[in-house]
Amino acid sequence: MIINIPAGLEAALIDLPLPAWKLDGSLLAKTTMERYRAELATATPRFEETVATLRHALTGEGGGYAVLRLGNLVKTLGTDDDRFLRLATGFAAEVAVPFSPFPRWPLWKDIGVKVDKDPGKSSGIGYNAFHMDLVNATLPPDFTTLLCIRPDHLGGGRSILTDAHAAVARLSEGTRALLSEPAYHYGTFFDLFGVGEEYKPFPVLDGSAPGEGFVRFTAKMLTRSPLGQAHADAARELDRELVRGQVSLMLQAGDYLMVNQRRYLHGREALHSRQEAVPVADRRLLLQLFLRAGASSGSAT
Ligand SMILES: O=C(O)CCC(=O)C(=O)O
Ligand SMILES: [Fe+2]
Repeated sequence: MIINIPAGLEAALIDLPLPAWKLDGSLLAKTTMERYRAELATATPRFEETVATLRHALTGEGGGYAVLRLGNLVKTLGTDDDRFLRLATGFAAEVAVPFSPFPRWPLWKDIGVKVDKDPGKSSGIGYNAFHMDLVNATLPPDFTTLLCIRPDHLGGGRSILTDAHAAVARLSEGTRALLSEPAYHYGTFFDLFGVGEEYKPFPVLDGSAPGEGFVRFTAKMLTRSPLGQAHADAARELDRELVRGQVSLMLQAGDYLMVNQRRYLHGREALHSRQEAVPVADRRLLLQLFLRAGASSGSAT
């Protein structure tokens, strides 16, 4: 769902001087959460209504992702300082608690374009297949969010999204049984905060009621992790259903994509070829932020 910011709210946000955020360990500090909320809710018309729409798109019936259009804000505020990022952080904090699982990195993680990197991974130039972020952690982030600073101006890199539970519901009983076995593994795990322990091997389906819980899946394990034949086949069937149900959208500058990882999986189509010819400063740039749903986050999941 696409959410536009009402014009009056946009104008008020542009003039709102939010202070720099503080961290408490890996979490956005409670004092920052409260300060941002107070500033945003009192200084800006229709803020509450906009975040209610946002929360509903992410956690309400049939929901699972949203794109908040902040294009006019980034155009007006620029990205030379943190003013735009503070506003985006303020919106994120209305959904759940922003945190950084990577202790040495800033709260927002750059996803740029690296032509020599594994093309299928974050900041590579290829197809980034359906996955959930931090799939091999016992407690993956409840939400993953991607703020577009610059799209691929050659026109590639559409975002792809798919309803994971809808795909699971289309599988046979036998396939679901295989996916419920702890037979899957992917990637490495070290030096991570706030996402539990390494989960290895993990089941794709965790025994929650249909439509509930994480669908702990990454299509990257199909090519990168040695899996047993039957389990690999089951994962491949799920992947086919995920692709069958996919939607794609092109993020524009200032678009803020939020994904409820308990409902939707995400990925990215390949960037346009010839990225080498694009100066680094003009290449696609997303900023990633993870959110943890707390008891009082307003999340219904
Ligand atoms: O490049 C994108 O659009 C998505 C990147 C992604 O999903 C990730 O880095 O986890
Ligand atoms: Fe991702």
